[in-house]
Amino acid sequence: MKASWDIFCSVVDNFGDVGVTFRLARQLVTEHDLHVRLWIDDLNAFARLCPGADPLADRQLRDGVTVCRWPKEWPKAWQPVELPDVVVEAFACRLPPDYIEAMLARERRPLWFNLEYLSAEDWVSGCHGLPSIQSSGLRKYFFFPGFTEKTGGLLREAGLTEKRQAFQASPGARQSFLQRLNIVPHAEARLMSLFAYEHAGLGSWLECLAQADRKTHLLVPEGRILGDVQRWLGVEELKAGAVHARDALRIQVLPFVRQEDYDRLLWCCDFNVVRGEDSFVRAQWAGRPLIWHIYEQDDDAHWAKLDAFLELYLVGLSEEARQALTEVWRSWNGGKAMTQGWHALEQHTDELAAHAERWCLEQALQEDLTTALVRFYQSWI
Ligand code: TRH
Repeated sequence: MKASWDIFCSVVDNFGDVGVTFRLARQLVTEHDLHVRLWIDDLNAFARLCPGADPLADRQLRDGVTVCRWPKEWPKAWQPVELPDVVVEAFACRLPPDYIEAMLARERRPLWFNLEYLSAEDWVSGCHGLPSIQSSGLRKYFFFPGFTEKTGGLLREAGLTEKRQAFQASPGARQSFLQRLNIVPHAEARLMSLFAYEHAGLGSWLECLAQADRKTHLLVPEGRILGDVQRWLGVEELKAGAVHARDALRIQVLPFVRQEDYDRLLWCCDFNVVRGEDSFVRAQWAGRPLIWHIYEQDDDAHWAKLDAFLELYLVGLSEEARQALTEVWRSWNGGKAMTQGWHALEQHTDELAAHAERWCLEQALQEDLTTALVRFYQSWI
C-alpha cells in the first residue's frame, strides 16, 4: 500500500513557504508514488503559483496533490482526519493541537519532520536529522535543506539539469517560450530577470545597465520591487505588460507566472536577481550567474546566512571575481549604491557564467531533498 504524507504550510508572507511545500508535495507524488495532502492556511498565495487553483476550495487535486484548506479560525475549526504515515511541518509552522493529540493516541505513530529553512551555515549539519523530544513524548525530527552532503540537500526534480540544458541548447524552444510571454528581446540584448524585495539602491544598478555598452532587456515579474523601478523610471504605475526604454536598457513588466514558467524564464536569462529561498535555488539550477536578495530577519541573522553561502559558492573563482561578486551581493542586500561593484562584476561575465554552470552540476551530484526525506522514512520504519 502507498504510504501517505501530510505537509503543513503556514504562509508567513510572500510565496516561499507555499512555493517550497507545493514543489516537495508534487515530487513526492510524481517520483515516489505517495499519497500527499498539502494543508495550506492561505490559498490565495497558492493560487498565484498555481493558476487555475481555487482559493476558496476546502479540498482540490492539483498535479496529483490533494491541496486542503488548513482552517485555523472559528467558525471553520480543525476537523479530525485520518492520520498519515509521515507528517511534515514546514518551517516550524505548529500543527493543530488536536492533530498532535491524535498522533499521540495512535499505536503506530507517524514520523514527524520539521522541515527547516535553507541555510549554508556550519551549525546546520550538526542539527540535521536530530530528533527533538516534545513535552508530549512525541519525537520531531529536524530536517535541514542545504548545500553539503551532511544536510538534506536541495529540492531538485529528477532530470532537471538535463531538461534545462536541452532547453538552453535549443534557440527554438527559448524563442517560442519567450514569445508566449510576449517577450521579444533585441538580437544583441542580454536578458536579465529581477525578482527582489524593495531595494533603495536599485536606481544605481538600473543606471549602470542603461549606460552600459551592451543592450539589456530586463524582465520584472509583478511584485515588491516595482515601486523602486517606477521611481527610477519616473512613471505613475507599472503593471504587467508595461515596457519602458532608457538608453541601453529596456524594462518589461511581466505577470506572475506559474512555477514551471518561472523556471524557464530563469533558464532564458543571462543573469538573474532572485530572492528568499525557492527562487534562489531555482536560479542555481538555471546554471546562470545571480544576485541573491536574502529575506531580511529582524535580528540581522540573514547576514551570517549570506556570508555562509558566499563562502561555499565563491570557491574556484579568481580573487577579483570573488571580490566583485561579494561587493555586489553585499551592496544589494544593504540597499546601497551598486555602481562600483557592478562595474567590477561586468569584467568577469564569462568567468561567472562558467562558474554558475559548474556550481549547478556539482550541487546536482548530491541527493535531492525529497529523496532524502523518503529515504529517512524508509530507514525509520
Ligand atoms: O516569495 P519569497 O520572498 O519567499 C520568502 C522566502 O521563502 C523566505 O525564506 C521566507 O521566510 C519568506 O518567504 C516567508 O521568495 P521565494 O522563496 O523565492 O518564493 C517565491 C516563489 O514564487 C518561488 O516558488 C518561485 C515562485 N514564482 C513563480 O511561481 N512565478 C513568478 O513569476 C515568480 C516571480 C516567482
